[in-house]
Amino acid sequence: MNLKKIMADLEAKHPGESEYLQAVQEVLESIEDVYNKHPEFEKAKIVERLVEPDRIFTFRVTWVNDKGEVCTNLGYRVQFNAALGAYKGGLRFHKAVNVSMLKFLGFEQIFKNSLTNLPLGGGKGGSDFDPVGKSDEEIMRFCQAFMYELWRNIGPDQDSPAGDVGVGGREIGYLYGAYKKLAREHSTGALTGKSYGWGGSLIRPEATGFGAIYYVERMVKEQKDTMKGKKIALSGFGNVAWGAAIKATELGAKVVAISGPDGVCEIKNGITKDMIDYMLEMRASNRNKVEDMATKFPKLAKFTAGKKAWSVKCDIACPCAFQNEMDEKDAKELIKNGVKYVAEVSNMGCQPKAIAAIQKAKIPFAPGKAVNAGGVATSGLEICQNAGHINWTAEEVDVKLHKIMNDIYDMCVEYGKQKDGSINYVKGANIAGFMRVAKAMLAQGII
Ligand code: 2IT
Repeated sequence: MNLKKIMADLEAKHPGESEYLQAVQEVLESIEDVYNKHPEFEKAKIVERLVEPDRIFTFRVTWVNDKGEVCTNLGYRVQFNAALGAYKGGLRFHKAVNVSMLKFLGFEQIFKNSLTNLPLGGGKGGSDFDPVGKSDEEIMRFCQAFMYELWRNIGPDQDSPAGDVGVGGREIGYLYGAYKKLAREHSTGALTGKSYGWGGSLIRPEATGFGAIYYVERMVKEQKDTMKGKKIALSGFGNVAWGAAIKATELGAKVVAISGPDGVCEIKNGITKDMIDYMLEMRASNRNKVEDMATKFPKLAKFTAGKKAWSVKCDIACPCAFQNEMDEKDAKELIKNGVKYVAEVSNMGCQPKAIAAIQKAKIPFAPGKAVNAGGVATSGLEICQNAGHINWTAEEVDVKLHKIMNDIYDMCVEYGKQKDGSINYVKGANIAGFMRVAKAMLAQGII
């Protein structure tokens, strides 16, 4: 593989798609050595094929707001790679959504889904619709208008979207209702993250956060250390941070920070159950303000405007919000404050220079595509239950999720073990995820 040439060609072909190019660069750098040991990959031009999505749908979404005004947004679905199964990946509703963002997310999703060892291809979609400040009715009308276009291109054996930033259980409900009406069939596996009772899986809401903490627990154990009493800083306060806060607290760690676009809440004595429950209300309010936690619990949480979670002293840092949310300066501040582990829970949550600084300081660092794979893995388990017309208990799902996360961790160690005995989790995740996809592409011929 000629990495420089591949990247130069991609930059020329897709100018300005910075997140997508960043994600591709990171994966290709990691797999280069292994790839070059497989001339059959080079012959079949696996990398050149893998970096381009199979197809991208772009569509207009027109809806009416509460004032009766006609609004138009853009909708997208990137069907990236189906070597391992039907396309699978979330929908993101956020004002900054564009093709570059969804291509980066779709590209990451291929390897993440591969790591779960389930039959899931990679895809992603969403819209530049901004849920902040929208009413429930506006959200419903937008979801319906989005589905007018998307419904033909999804289905349990074709492409199965789920939630992501700005899309949770409520949105999936409205999307599924519209899908069912248009498709005239109850194909529950066409969307995951549904509510329990009409096709949803228990533990799916918690799964990304639970899975992340299961992975972090293994990283901690690897160093002969314990989760007990560890201070954890989480960024964001959405579904992912919520699940992580529950599991971290259950394992005896203390969540000492959550954050939002407006600033950070420091929680000196660790987050309480009432505060964790309140995170759900904060998300449902569509206000997008973490300050609301300090207003509700003034004795327990201290809000500082304009600061990130990484300004709070912690042992474990877990970005749970958005791509590139941790920069080099943040990483250096964490290192100075004695951070012992950094695990990305958001997709590509750390900038390359932040990762380099953390790795240089010999602090274990794990990438989002491994750490957050429990979410999509449990979506895969939801599809299994839908196909079999059955519901598993919370315990049954949790046991399977835990096993999948342990297997992912073991694969990252197997492929990421370095000569000096340290573990490069980034390399491990990228190589392990890539190998399964590459072998499937090879076996399926030049298509
Ligand atoms: O980034 C992700 O893996 C997700 N947003 C979940 C995708 C899914 O299909 O459950």
